[in-house]
Formats: sequence, structure tokens, C-alpha cells
Amino acid sequence: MRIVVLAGGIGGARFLRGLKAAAPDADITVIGNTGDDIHLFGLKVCPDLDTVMYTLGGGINEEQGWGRTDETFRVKEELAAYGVGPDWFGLGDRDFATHIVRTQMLGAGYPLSAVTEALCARWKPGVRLLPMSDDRVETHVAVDEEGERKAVHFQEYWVRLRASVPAHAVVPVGADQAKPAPGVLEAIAGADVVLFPPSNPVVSIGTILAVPGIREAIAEAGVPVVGLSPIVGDAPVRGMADKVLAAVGVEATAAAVARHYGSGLLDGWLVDSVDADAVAEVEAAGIRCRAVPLMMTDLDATAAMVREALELAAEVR
Ligand code: GDP
Ligand code: FO1
Ligand code: CA
Repeated sequence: MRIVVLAGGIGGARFLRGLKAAAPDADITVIGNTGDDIHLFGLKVCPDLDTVMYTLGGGINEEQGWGRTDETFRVKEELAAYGVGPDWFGLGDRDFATHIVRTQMLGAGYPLSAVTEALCARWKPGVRLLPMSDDRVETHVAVDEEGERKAVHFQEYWVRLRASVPAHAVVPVGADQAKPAPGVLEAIAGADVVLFPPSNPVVSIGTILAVPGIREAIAEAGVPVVGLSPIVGDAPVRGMADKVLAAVGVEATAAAVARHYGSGLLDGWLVDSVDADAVAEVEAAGIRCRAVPLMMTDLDATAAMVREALELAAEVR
């Protein structure tokens, strides 16, 4: 079975671990969000691609969910001694190596897709990891700071500001001009099923869908598209997805997120058992829906979620 997954960082990566366990023989292509990407310390940082790569490759810091395991911060301390920041973004020593390789290869002219493939040759994530685009896309967030409306990079909003100020708009800058990376449209066209993990609907999956051609390819593939809610009990399981949902005028509920994707895109939607009340509302919107446990507490629980998603896909086919 050929499975295409649109993935952000932590939610996407943990879901993919469950997918590999539940469908060990599947051919999995991951289309990763690159809207979080930023240039810092002179290096190109791709948080969501690295989170997927390290998680599936066994190098992730499990507690944190991002960055390398067994990490130290000597380089960052030395940079700080030169007054070089930003101080709010923690790039570890082991992680620095990944970023040096990436930036070196990009500087030599390789596209991000080729660089990602080269990095994955070491980590062997067991999936084909493609950036959504080789073109630069950066999510910016409109906020008020010191009485002034301004746009900040998503990382500044998320990491420095901890999403503590209202987001007035979320803009994937460059997305409208971006082309899907090589292999993305082909993977979608050849898929048997497309899955949306419980990733952030706005700044992860929303950004991938903002690359012209990707949403259309999914809709035209004529295969089941099934998603899992990142919202459980009217709040994100982790992180601050409610803040960016508010910016696009979507309520932080499992049903509202399904309606946001819409029946033109989604065929099936899983909500958590605590949100069983939402099933009728989602089905009324023309999306087949089931309530099942959606907490990725361990690999078994995550694999069970995946099996539910694949069963729902078989049902809507
Ligand atoms: P990020 O890029 O690191 O923010 O990760 P993603 O965009 O892939 O996923 C973030 C989303 O995952 C958040 O909105 C969380 O609510 C959701 N999430 C994290 N853990 C779980 C879980 O165990 N169950 C469900 N249903 N959602 C989860
Ligand atoms: N998240 C933080 O909250 N603080 C950090 O210092 C931080 C550093 C970092 C370095 C590399 C990397 O790949 C990810 C990193 N993240 C950090 C996570 C990440 O930037 C955000 O959680 C995501 O972009 C949201 O998906
Ligand atoms: Ca992300």
C-alpha cells in the first residue's frame, strides 16, 4: 500500500512512528512542512523535517520532542560570548552538525529535497521524506508588540513569544510562488490513501496545502483522505494550536477543524473518544467520522489510531 502523509513536527513524527508499526510493509511518503524554516546563526534550520528525521531515525530528544538526544550547548555558549544570538533559540552541538551539512549543501547548489535525502541517508527514517517545496516559504505571524502591529517569523512567535500575544494573521510568505518539490505531486497521484496526522491544521498541514498544486493533487487523486484531530476536549494536546486557529477564525474543536479542511478535501476524520459528541456535526458536513482514543501515549496506542484511520479509509473508498 502506498501511503502519503502530510506532516508537521512532533505530532506528525509520533504519528509516523505508529504508522510504521501498524503498516510495516507500506510504502510511505512524507510531505514535510517547511514553513517553520528559518535562517539563524548563519544556518538553515528546518525544524519539522528534522523532527521527523530524528524521531524516525532514533536521534530525537524524546521528552522535548525536537532536537537531538543527549545534547550539549557549547557552540551556542561560545556564540553568545561573541554577542551572537538569538538567545531565544536553542540549537545544540549535535544539531549544529546537521545544520552545517544542510547549509553547506544548499550553498553548493543542491535543492532542499536533495539535501534532505542526503541527511536521511544517515538517519534511515524508513519513509521517503520530501520537503513540501524546494522554494523558500516562511510562515510569518502578525502580532502587536509595544503597541505596534508587525509581522514576526513563526519561530519568533512560537519560541520567543510562546504564542502569548494574539496572532492577527498567519501568512505562509512565498507559498503562492512555491512549486511542490520533486516527487510530491507524483507521490500524491500514485497514493492509495492520504493521511493527515494530528498535526497543526494551520501552520503545519495548512502551510503544506498552501503550496499551489498540492491541495488540488490530493482532491484529484480520487483516493481516501483521512485525518486525525490534534484537538482533544476542545484544546490542543500539546502546543498552542488554538492560538493560530483563532487567527484564521476557526474554533479549537475537533469538529471545527474538520469543517475547516472541508468535505472537498477530507473523506474521513477521527476525533478522540471524549469528543464523541462531535461525530454528528462532522458527518453533517459530509465527512465520515468516528470517535476513538487519539492520545499517542505509546507506540501501541499510536499504532491503534493508525489502524482506525486505515479502516476508515477502506470504508469511504
Ligand atoms: P509541531 O510542528 O512540532 O508543532 O507538530 P505538528 O504540527 O506535527 O503537531 C502538533 C499538534 O500535534 C498539536 O496541535 C497537538 O495538539 C497535536 N498532538 C500532539 N500529541 C498528540 C496526541 O497524542 N494526540 C493527538 N490527537 N494530537 C496530538
Ligand atoms: N523549540 C523551542 O521551544 N525552543 C527552542 O529553543 C527550539 C530550538 C530548536 C532547534 C532545532 C529544531 O529543529 C527545533 C527547535 N525547536 C525549539 C522546536 C521548533 O522550532 C518548534 O517547536 C516548531 O517549529 C513548531 O513546530
Ligand atoms: Ca511545526
